[in-house]
Amino acid sequence: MPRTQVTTNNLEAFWMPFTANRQFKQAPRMLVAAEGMYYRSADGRKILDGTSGLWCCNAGHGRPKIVEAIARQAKELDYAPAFQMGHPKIFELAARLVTYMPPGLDHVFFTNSGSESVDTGLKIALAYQRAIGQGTRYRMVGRERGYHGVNFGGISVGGIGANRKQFGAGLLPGVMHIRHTHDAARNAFSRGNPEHGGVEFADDLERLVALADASTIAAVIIEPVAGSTGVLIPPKGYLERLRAICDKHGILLIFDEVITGFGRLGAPFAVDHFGVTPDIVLTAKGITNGVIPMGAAFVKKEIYDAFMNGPEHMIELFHGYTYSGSPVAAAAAIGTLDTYEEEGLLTRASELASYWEDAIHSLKGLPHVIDARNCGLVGAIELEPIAGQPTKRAFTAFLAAFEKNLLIRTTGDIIALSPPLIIQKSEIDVLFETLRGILKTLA
Ligand code: PXG
Repeated sequence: MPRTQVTTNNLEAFWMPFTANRQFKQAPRMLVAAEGMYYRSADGRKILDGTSGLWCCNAGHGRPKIVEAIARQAKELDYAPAFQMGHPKIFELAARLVTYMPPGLDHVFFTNSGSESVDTGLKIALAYQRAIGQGTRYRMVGRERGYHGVNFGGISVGGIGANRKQFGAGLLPGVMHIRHTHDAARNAFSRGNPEHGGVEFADDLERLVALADASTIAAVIIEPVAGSTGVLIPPKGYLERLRAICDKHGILLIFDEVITGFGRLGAPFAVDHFGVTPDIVLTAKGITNGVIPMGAAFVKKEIYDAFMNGPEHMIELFHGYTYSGSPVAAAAAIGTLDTYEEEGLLTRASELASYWEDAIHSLKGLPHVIDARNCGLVGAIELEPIAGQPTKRAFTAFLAAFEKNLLIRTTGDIIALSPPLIIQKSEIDVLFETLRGILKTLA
């Protein structure tokens, strides 16, 4: 007999992540099943998924190829040691994944999450600079309003004050931040990439170079489109300019594509969508459709090659996780890629992008709506905060949406939307009609 009967009424033991625990436990919002575009709530309602879970279930839910691949793999080979041993599926997956990257970005290191991909990317950047005789380059440059997960490297380069301030001095030394790219005064209600500020915002990196000297800077890490802080789309010319400045100063450029990867913008990766190639690309989430934890850091050949010297029996990179490229995650990722490919999902957002854009911008003029932005199948609606009560208006909209069978995300007073890439136009209509109804009545 179990010592305590655990029921869904016993909510105390679980300390929930990034959640208002006390508020949640008073009025829990439980999801109990999912299929296609919909969740099912504990009270039996069908909830339209406007967020792909947490920006990860790009092919929607309950996809048979993924479920079957996981079950088969767990039976055949449940786990294989990740260090000094291998198994066929992970080599197959790596070889297949690099074909999505621009030529030269042709090696991949596996992790279990976006946060681990970020720390992996930062560590590889540092170790690479050292390996090529640039050991004075110890600084990382992040960006204000950047989100790079929650590990120490990630919060250090991250640009969200609230995610850093509880952790005091435990951040990486020497990190600097360039300014974020959001310019509501000039760019509000931009459709796609905003017109203004691309070169100017990227040139902020020159300011840091002048201050700290390029010889101390190892890498710059940015999200091509900032997701968590409210879908901030890069102004025209921004990424190209950043690439040029990094090249000029020998600084590695890292794209954190944990959200933008795997079709979100309408191309397989932001790298393709924007036509700018960084030195390292970080991914997670959509790599397994969110079903099994996995992440991956892609690196350029020159970076990999810089480690491949010294005695052959020696480990080249002192980094890795017990579950780096585990068999079940590899199988899930292969099932995911099969699903994406068979259904053309990695480019489907480009077909829906203009419909989506019109739908988002149709909310302009509703009460409290001060901005709307979009790119591929991602978008944000920014609300005027209630004076003295920031975040409350958007959170009220989130609760109202859930009541009305729609799952959205909010960050600050911004509603963020990123539905599965299988969404139909009729479901886009329902999503925005629901939101319109809520925004019309929101205090
Ligand atoms: N980088 C980026 C760009 C992310 O968006 C991470 C790293 C960290 O990934 P993991 O797998 O360690 O969580 C993320 C995660 C939200 C939200 O609603 C966003 C994320 C996670 C949870 C919620 O904005 N992004």
